[in-house]
Amino acid sequence: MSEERGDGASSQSVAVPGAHSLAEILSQPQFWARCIEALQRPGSLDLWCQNLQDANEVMFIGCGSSYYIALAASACWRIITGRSAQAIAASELLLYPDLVLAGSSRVGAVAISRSGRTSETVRAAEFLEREKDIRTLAVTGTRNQLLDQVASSTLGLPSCDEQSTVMTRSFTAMLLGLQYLAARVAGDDALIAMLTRLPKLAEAAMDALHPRIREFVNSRRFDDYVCLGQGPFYGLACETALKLTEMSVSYAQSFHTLEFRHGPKSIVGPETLLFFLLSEQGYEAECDVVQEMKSLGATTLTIANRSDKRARDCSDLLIEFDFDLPELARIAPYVFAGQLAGLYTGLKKGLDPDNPRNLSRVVILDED
Ligand code: F1P
Repeated sequence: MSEERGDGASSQSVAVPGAHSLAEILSQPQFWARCIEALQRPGSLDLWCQNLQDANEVMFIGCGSSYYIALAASACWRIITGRSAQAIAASELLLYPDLVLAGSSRVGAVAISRSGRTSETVRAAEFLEREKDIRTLAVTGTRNQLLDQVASSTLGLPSCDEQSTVMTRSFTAMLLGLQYLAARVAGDDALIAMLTRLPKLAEAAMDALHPRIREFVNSRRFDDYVCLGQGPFYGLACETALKLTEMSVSYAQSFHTLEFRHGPKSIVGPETLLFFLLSEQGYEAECDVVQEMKSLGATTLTIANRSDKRARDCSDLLIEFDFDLPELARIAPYVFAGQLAGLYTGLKKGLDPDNPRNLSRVVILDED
């Protein structure tokens, strides 16, 4: 997005730092509605439901943010379908195939890539299809790329690539697509109906939390960040940390919530901002960690669907969605806070989150 300069200058337009990222972040709920509409078209998923229905183990593969989608999607897959699933960084499959391919009999694979061109992911899909005779589904944000040619089929999502280098809308769109696919494979029509309700509910949530995150970031300064989640929220915690690092060149780590006690908590102080992505299933145990870290002096940003006095008393900022949806139908909005915090922290530091330092849109290795 750019705007004409008001000083009567020529038609030279001035790019507004972070404008693409902000528009892409805010547009997620509307974009999800388009994705769900595309997935509801008759026949769009039949081939893949059949393939994955027969698999007793599904590997979700990706790099960077797309690996974090794999983490969240594999946790959802296990819970929704009751089948085994694992998230694999594409490089691990390439460098340690025997570690990853545990000899399961009927294996399916899902290769996730916004660009459809990331060398490691394309090579991993190629290896599975050609060396291991494992059918691979491509989940991409850009059609007709290398990955589409290598994989057996591509999930029919609308193109969700961003103008910004940083993945935001593509992250949640591809995650939602995989959750929808899991519900179809499991024949869980109730979950499908709930996923269909999410976009409208998330739009209201985004409108409410956007100004709160902007004000919170602009009124404080932090030295470092830690993002914590369990189950499907762990992958979202990893993505939250990556957004803070990519968009604001900040040092951010991610852990399973309860893991944080086992050593890493030694960094906690007032200049440490802890993001807690609280699950419903682990709420009490995770809330214990929020309480303990608050007592150690941390600043806490807590995201929950519903909370209680305990969480309210130990959260410096509490984002409460209050969605009337089952847990697995409402995980995507948990990354909104981290996306917006990364953006506004970057802007506050005088950076342009649309063009993050050292990053390219795609990591292409030699020989490609
Ligand atoms: C994956 C990725 C992004 C990262 C950067 C470089 O891309 O590693 O996660 O933020 O943009 O590419 P892709 O395989 O999803 O296209």
